[in-house]
Amino acid sequence: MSFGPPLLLSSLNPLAVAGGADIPNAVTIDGSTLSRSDLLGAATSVAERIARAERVAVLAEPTVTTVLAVVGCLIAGVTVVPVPPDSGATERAHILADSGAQVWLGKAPEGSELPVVPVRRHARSWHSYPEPDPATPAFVLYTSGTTGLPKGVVLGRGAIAAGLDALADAWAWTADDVLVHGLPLFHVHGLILGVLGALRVGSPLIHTGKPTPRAYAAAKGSLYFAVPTVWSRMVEDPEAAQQLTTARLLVSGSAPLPMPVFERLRELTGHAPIERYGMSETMITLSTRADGERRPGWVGTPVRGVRTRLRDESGAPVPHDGESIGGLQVRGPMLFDGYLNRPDATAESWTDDGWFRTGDVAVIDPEGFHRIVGRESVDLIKSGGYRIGAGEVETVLLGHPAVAEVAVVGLPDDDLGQRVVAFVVRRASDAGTTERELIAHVAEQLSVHKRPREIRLVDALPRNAMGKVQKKLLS
Ligand code: MCA
Ligand code: AMP
Repeated sequence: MSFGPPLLLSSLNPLAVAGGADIPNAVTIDGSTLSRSDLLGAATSVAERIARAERVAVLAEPTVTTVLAVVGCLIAGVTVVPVPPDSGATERAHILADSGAQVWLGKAPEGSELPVVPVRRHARSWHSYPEPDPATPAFVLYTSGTTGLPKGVVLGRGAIAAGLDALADAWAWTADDVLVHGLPLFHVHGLILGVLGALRVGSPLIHTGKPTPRAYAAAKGSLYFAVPTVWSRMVEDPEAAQQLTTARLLVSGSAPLPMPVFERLRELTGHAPIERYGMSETMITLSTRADGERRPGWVGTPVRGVRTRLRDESGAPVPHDGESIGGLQVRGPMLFDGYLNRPDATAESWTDDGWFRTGDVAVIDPEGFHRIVGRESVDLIKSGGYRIGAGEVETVLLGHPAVAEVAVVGLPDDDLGQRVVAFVVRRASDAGTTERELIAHVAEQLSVHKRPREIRLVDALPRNAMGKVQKKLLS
């Protein structure tokens, strides 16, 4: 397998720094700006402090500390476990125990027992580390499945390098771009594409803290990344949207971009957005191209190195005729290595002949354009671009003494794509636990975006003759 140039050397481009071609505004985040040489010096000093660790946890707030911690680990060849800063007790304990993270690098959440290694923004080291093997895991990213607690997706350095280079090719992304986004730094989208992509390509990054239309408009970049919820809020603020006219490329992903939002964005900014599709497990495998057709509702063609196919439930091929629907399977150099500690789940997600089952249902037209139709399971919800497992939320709600039965579903939502709704049957003995208390209970245990937006108290859940809840009847 070919991995392209190494992740670190070309991502931090030390030769350019040494040659005097520093980038004064390589990363702007949390109101602070780091030049490329600041970043390299401070991150190398982080590397010196953690070089003997194997896996470290980083509380992934959108700050300079997070960026230095992650880059320091990449320099040293240490695996990073990004932890959502708002993750509740159960989720965080699971991530730490499952990943075996040895320390917190940067900042620790209150009450954590792991030791903390500080990140010093003004420390500098110019020690030179050899490029680690491309097969070394760079990240363990936790992502929800249909049931149980999140699984750790192990992403290797070589996969990340290949994935980023394929996007630079598809989007004609160069050092002349200024990337703007305000996405969380614990997922592929915000962290790997949004921070490491900018560093690898050499385009300055402006992270806006939160992805609000006003902040995006004020940043005046050339390349914008956002999830559909952000684009949908953008078109509700035409004055902000019109500021993006001077941009080069607006990119949408992580969830389906509604066609009216695509069209309105084109009217307001003059740009038809680029749509791309991916997963934590695969990085980005499909995209429309900077120099190609952009078709509302379609996510484009395979990026460099990717192949795709459709299969029906029996594993038989489904024709690529633009109409027939099948399970989407992918292969390519940017795919993950497997789920940490979960050989069962890893084996299940691959076919015998080496294709990854995405769990998404798609059509492919004769020109190779892809449209994502939906997910195979109703138990994976996408809300605001976050992937949320219904089973994980149900388990936490069932742990509340007031709850006898529960079914969690994603209902259509104009702003979020889907919103998390829990149908709850309270115990007969319960003396009036409120919806608000149940929502707060979930927020204490899991990341806050997993909180149900709504709790509907019902007398019974619809079940079939086998006693299985019929979620399709819940609306
Ligand atoms: C939210 N709030 C609530 C509840 N939910 N309050 C009470 N009960 C609830 N159930 C509060 C929030 O805390 C917030 O409060 C306010 O309501 C607004 O919340 P929300 O509508 O969620 O807006 P938001 O907080 O602005 O979030 C929208 C968002 C966010 C910014 C679009 O969802 C987001 O950052 N999404 C990005 C997800 C992402 O990056 N996914 C990538 C994974 P307050 O205002 O006080 O804070 S996918 C991936 O990586 C692959 C590879 C790919 O394809 O990209
Ligand atoms: P995550 O692992 O959080 O990145 O979620 C991956 C899932 O997000 C995919 O399996 C899809 O269901 C969904 N997804 C990502 N990008 C798109 C897109 N452009 N259109 C439709 N669904 C998408």
